[in-house]
Amino acid sequence: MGVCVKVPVHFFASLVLISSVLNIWRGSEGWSYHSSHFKMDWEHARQWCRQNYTDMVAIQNKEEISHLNKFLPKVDGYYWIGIRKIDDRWTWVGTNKTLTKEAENWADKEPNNGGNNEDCVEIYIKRTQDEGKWNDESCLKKKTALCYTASCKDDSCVSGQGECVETINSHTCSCFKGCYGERCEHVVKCKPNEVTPAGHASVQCFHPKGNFSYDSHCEYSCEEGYELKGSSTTRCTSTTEWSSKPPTCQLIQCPELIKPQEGEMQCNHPMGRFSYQSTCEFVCKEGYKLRDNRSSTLFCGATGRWNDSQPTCEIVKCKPEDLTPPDHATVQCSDTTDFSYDSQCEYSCEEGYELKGSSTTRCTSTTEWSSKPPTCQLIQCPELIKPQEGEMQCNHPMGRFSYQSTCEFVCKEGYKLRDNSSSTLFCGATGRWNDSKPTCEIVKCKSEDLTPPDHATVQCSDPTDFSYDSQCEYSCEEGYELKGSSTTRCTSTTEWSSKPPTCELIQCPELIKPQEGEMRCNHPLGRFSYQSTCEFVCEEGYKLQDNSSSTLFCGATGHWNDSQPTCEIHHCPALGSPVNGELSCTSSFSYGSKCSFDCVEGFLLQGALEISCTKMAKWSHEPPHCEAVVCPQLPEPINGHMNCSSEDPIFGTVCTFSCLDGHQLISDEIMTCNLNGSWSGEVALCQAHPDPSASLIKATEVTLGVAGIISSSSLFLVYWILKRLRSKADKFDLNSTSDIEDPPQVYKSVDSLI
Ligand SMILES: *[C@@H]1O[C@H](CO)[C@@H](O)[C@H](O)[C@H]1NC(C)=O
Ligand SMILES: *[C@@H]1O[C@H](CO)[C@@H](O)[C@H](O)[C@H]1NC(C)=O
Ligand SMILES: *[C@@H]1O[C@H](CO)[C@@H](O)[C@H](O)[C@H]1NC(C)=O
Ligand SMILES: *[C@@H]1O[C@H](CO)[C@@H](O)[C@H](O)[C@H]1NC(C)=O
Ligand SMILES: *[C@@H]1O[C@H](CO)[C@@H](O)[C@H](O)[C@H]1NC(C)=O
Ligand SMILES: *[C@@H]1O[C@H](CO)[C@@H](O)[C@H](O)[C@H]1NC(C)=O
Ligand SMILES: *[C@@H]1O[C@H](CO)[C@@H](O)[C@H](O)[C@H]1NC(C)=O
Ligand SMILES: *[C@@H]1O[C@H](CO)[C@@H](O)[C@H](O)[C@H]1NC(C)=O
Ligand SMILES: *[C@@H]1O[C@H](CO)[C@@H](O)[C@H](O)[C@H]1NC(C)=O
Ligand SMILES: *[C@@H]1O[C@H](CO)[C@@H](O)[C@H](O)[C@H]1NC(C)=O
Ligand SMILES: CC(=O)N[C@H]1CO[C@H](CO)[C@@H](O)[C@@H]1O
Repeated sequence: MGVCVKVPVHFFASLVLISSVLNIWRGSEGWSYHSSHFKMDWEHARQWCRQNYTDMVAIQNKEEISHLNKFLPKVDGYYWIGIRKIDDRWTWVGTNKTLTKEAENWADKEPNNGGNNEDCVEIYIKRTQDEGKWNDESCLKKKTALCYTASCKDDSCVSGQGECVETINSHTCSCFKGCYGERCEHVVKCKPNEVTPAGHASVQCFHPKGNFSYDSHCEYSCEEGYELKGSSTTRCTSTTEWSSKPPTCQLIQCPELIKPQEGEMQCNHPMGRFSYQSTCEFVCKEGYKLRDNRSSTLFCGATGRWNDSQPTCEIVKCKPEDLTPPDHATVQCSDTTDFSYDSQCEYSCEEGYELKGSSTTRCTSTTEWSSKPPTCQLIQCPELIKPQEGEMQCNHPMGRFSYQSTCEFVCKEGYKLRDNSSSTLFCGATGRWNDSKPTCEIVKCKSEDLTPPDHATVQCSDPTDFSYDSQCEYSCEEGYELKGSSTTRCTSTTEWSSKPPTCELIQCPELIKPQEGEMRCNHPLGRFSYQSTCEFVCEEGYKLQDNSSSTLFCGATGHWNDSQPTCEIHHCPALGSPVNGELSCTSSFSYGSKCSFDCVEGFLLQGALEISCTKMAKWSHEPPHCEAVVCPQLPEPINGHMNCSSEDPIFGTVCTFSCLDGHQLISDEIMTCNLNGSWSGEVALCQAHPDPSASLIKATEVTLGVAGIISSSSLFLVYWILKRLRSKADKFDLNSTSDIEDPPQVYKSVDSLI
């Protein structure tokens, strides 16, 4: 490797250009051209050149062309040069470089590849036309080879500081930059003191071609935290000047930070304001936090950048999903998009639900809501119970005795809801029934509808409340009669079952004056009404019928206390026929009637023959009686028997006598009691008798004979009885009139008698 910098000239062919810039030193032994004396194809021509010289001619410039054109003879078919088409590209075979556009020197209308495979190039030398220009030709054509010999040797130039350049018939040393001299043996120097480093900097130099010589280069570097201003490297140029001035080291600055809007910033600048190693700490105020979880401390690094971007404070947000409202609730927030710090949300329950818990919640600085979501509980109304005297029917659309429950109350017959309370209760959203709990109270009827009519009083079974089913009973004063219903009952309609009755003065049947008397009435209350009294008086000889009272009183029953009196004629006590007698009266024992008496045969009338009925209803005399005609008691005969038809020896008694066996009756066998009270015949005597049986049969016949006598002599008997009655009338004792029950019979018997 050489000392000087190798100039980046790559193409041998472009040495022409280079030589016009650089110094060219011509050697004594320059580049020389040679041509063959015979023709050959291009391959052989190249081979020939390389074996006997350096290579086929390739160098190209106008000087060279004109030089070749000047000294080479014109030959038939011209000369091959070292350009060939390889892979369809015209290539310098010596350097294997492609022909550049600038270096082309084609003849007019060439290359035309006229005969196909014209892949090789000839140069027209001394051609009348296109002199020195190129033409493509088939490589198999035979032409004169044009070769060259180089003049440069290995030590022609100082290695690494210059290159040997062939020139026509000579060579020069083309010095690399920073080198100079005929063989490029010298190197340019720069001043070392011009690379001294400034503060916080250091420098390191490299010297490829000698201390502080051409191409020495130095690298500056700053201490950590400092920034190099200017060029960090400098190089010793060929003009002996350093390519750049020494740089400076500046303290690294980070962009100035600012206090966040909703927070504070606290910085520490150990080296310089917002410079390397400055740290700034950010604190957000309550409810704010650093955006995107940024670090609260920023550090200004050696790169001049903060290790994080400028923090800003953003408001803390709470999670909306933690707000999830419970069933039957809605939530409304003051900040519905961000739910940020200090924003409030308010829960509200659906109508009929009660909020349990906190109704509001607030987003706190910890991103948590201040309180948990509340719950909504169905509003409960107090439980209702069936009224004592009624029924309750409830409907609970949402829950038992809860919001919107309705209960209907029905009181049983005779009861009504107290205080007109509604029959239906509704559980409202306030948890209260829209009315107080109904109770059934007994229906009451109005006491004023009971007002008793005149002369009446009313008595009730419930005199204080007059409640359902209680009864009232009307009663009229004595002497008044109740018309209508005496009882009334309080019905469930609050009406009494019946209207009050009326009390009507009791009427007794109208009385009339008796036919045979007078009537005098007194009506203290009303005509023939209760308490009316009527007095009856009969004419002489008349009396009130059947010992009825002379005064009649109209009682409370509407009846007179006795029947309508009539005056009836005085009746003397009824008279019956006297025992064993007959009675004969002019009328039925009434006032003025006369009665006469008769006794039957065998009896004698004792007392008045005739009596009359007086106005005092008394008989003028005691009625007479009939006394039987009695004969003296007969003694039984000794040694005989007496057999009488009756025990008492009354008129008509027949006594028969018989004597014991062996005795004979001496006198009449039969004795009969006569009307004048004496016995017919003689008193019997029994004498001893020899044949008793004949006398008994005789006695029986005698008795039968007496009975026949009685019937035939009846007329005589009546006369006798009457005679006896008259004589003994005073002795009759009439102690009973009732004895005679059937006077007409008496008349009959009298008629039959007369
Ligand atoms: C010439 O160059 C071509 C491509 O640039 C390459 O393929 C070829 O091998 C080279 N020939 C020689 C002899 O260097
Ligand atoms: C460069 O300098 C050093 C010391 O200053 C010296 O020893 C060395 O010989 C020098 N090299 C050249 C090539 O001048
Ligand atoms: C911020 O930090 C919190 C807790 O450290 C984490 O849960 C959250 O996901 C972070 N947010 C972002 C945007 O990085
Ligand atoms: C930046 O530097 C500070 C201080 O060294 C450190 O606390 C913070 O975590 C850093 N931030 C990042 C994003 O590296
Ligand atoms: C009950 O209702 C009746 C008729 O609607 C009314 O006359 C009476 O004053 C009410 N009573 C009460 C206690 O409200
Ligand atoms: C209570 O509500 C029921 C049902 O809606 C209604 O019939 C009744 O009249 C209400 N009562 C009152 C006092 O408002
Ligand atoms: C008449 O009055 C008397 C005495 O008061 C009584 O014994 C008799 O039965 C009464 N007669 C009639 C028919 O009422
Ligand atoms: C009827 O009443 C009157 C007057 O009070 C009285 O004198 C009379 O005796 C009464 N008659 C009867 C049968 O009670
Ligand atoms: C009395 O006479 C009756 C009838 O003539 C007769 O039947 C009866 O036996 C007689 N009595 C005696 C004691 O003779
Ligand atoms: C009684 O009457 C009877 C006949 O009838 C008669 O013979 C007799 O002499 C009378 N006696 C007296 C004392 O008159
Ligand atoms: C004049 C001369 O020396 N020519 C020679 C060039 O090289 C060939 C071989 O390729 C020889 O045959 C010639 O004699």
